[in-house]
Amino acid sequence: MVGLKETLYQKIQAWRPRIKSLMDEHGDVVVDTVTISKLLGGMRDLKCLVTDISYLDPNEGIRYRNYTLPEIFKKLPHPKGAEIPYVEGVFYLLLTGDIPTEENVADVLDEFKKRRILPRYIIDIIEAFPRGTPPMVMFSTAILAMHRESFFAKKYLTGLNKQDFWDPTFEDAMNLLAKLPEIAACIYHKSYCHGKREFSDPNLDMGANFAHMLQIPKPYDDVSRMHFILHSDHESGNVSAHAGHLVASSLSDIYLSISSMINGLAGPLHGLANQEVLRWLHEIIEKMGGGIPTEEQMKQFVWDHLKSGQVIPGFGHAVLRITDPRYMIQREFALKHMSDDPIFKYVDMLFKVVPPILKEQGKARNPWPNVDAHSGAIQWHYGVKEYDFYTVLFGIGRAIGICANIVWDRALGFPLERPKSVTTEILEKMARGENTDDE
Ligand code: NMX
Ligand code: MLT
Repeated sequence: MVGLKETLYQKIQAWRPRIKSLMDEHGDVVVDTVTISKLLGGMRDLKCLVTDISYLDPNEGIRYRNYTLPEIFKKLPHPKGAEIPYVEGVFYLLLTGDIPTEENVADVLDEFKKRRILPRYIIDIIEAFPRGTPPMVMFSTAILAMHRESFFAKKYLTGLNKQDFWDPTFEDAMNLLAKLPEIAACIYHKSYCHGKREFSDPNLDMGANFAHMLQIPKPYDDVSRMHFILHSDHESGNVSAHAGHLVASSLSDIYLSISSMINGLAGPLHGLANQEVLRWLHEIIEKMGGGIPTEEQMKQFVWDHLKSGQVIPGFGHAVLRITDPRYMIQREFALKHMSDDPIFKYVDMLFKVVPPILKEQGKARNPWPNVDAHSGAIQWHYGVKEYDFYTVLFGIGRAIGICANIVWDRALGFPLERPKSVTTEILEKMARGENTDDE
C-alpha cells in the first residue's frame, strides 16, 4: 500500500501545474470587485482566498473535498460497532481528496499512535497555569510552546528548497494533530479534576481515546468523533481558518500558526459561541427555577436578550443562509440518543422560537441555527459540564482542517499574504470620484 505521505506527494505533483497555469495564463481574469461596503463590512462575501479542502455553499452547507457531511458519514470507514466514522479518515480525505480504505485509515492511526506522547515540558507548562486560567489560553500556549519541536523551522535554517517546504510542514502537522487530544485532556484534568490525569490508550482511535482520557463511557467515543469531524473545516474565510493561513503565509511553522488559529476561535462571535449558548441557557434555567419554559416565556427571553443589545448565540452566519447541516446532524444524534434531556428540550425550543423572532427583528441575514447552537448540549448530556472547555474541543477539530490547508499552502507555494490598506480620506475621495494615488 502507498502511504499517506507518498499519496499526498503524488497529488501535489499533479496539482502544481494547475496553479502555475492559472497564474501564468489567466492571472488577469477578474474574480470579484472590491467596493467600499466590502472594505468596511468585514470583506463579507469577497472572493479572495483559495482552498480545495472544503467549500461552503450558502444554501447547502459545507462540502469536504466535494462530499457533503451525510456522504462522509456514510462512506468513510467506521470503527467496529461505531455509528460515526474514524476522525483519522477525515484527515486522510481532507489532505488527499480521496475516500480512504480501511488500510489507509490504519496507516494514519499508526502514525498518530507513534507521535502522540507529549513532551514533559508541555505537561509542566499546563500544570503551572494559575487556577482559573481559561482553557483556550492554556491550549494556545501549549501549542505555541511546541514551536521548539518544529521540523520546518529547523530545516528552514539549513536552507530548505521552496519545493520541499510541504514535507517538514506535513511532519509538523502529523506530530501536532496526534498530540492535540492529549493536550486537551491534560487541560481538562488540570482545570476540573485537580490534575488527576488519565493516560491515553495507544490502541484506540482518536475519538475512543479521547473518551477514554475523559473517562466517559460509550457513546461518548462517537460523540467525540462526530464533534471533531463536524468542526474540522469550513472553507478559508472564517476567522480561525483565515488566521491560521495568514500566519503560516509568513512561513511561521504549524505550531505558531495553529496557536494563532486557536486565538481567533476563542472569540464569542466565532467558536466561543458554543460556550455562550450554554451560559445563556443556564441564565434562562436559573430564571425559570430549573423548569422548562413555555414557548411564550422562551419568546420573551429571546426578545429581552435582543432588546438588551446582545446577539442570540448559536444563530446567524456570515455565509450560510439555511440551518447549518452540522446543526442538523447533531440534532439527529440528540433525537436518537438523548431526546428526554432537559437541556436538549431548551435547544429544541430555541430552534422553533428564535428564527421567526430574528426574521421579525429584520437584522440578521440568516435567522437559522449554526453548529454552536447544538454542540454544547450534547457535551453537557454526556457529562462534560464545564462549558468553558467546549471551544478547546472545537479547536481540536478545526486544527485538522487548518493543518491540511497549511500543508497544501506550502505545497502550492502560496505567497506571503499582504493586502493593501487605504485611509478613510482615500475612500471619501474615491466616493466623490476624485483621483487618488491609489487608483
Ligand atoms: N442575534 C442577534 N443579532 C444578530 C444575530 C444573532 N444571532 N446574527 C446577526 N445579527 C445582527 C448582527 O449583529 C448585525 O447587527 P448590526 O447591523 O447591528 O451590526 C446584523 O444582524 C447583520 O448581521 P449579519 O450580516 O446577518 O451577520 P454577520 O455576517 O455580520 O455575522 C455572525 C455573523 C455569526 C457573527 C452573527 O450571526 C452572530 O453574531 N451570531 C451569534 C454568534 C454566533 O453564533 N457565532 C458563531 C458562528 C459560527 N461559528 O462557529 O463561528
Ligand atoms: C466556522 O465553522 O468556522 C463557522 O461556521 C464560521 C464561519 O464559517 O464563518
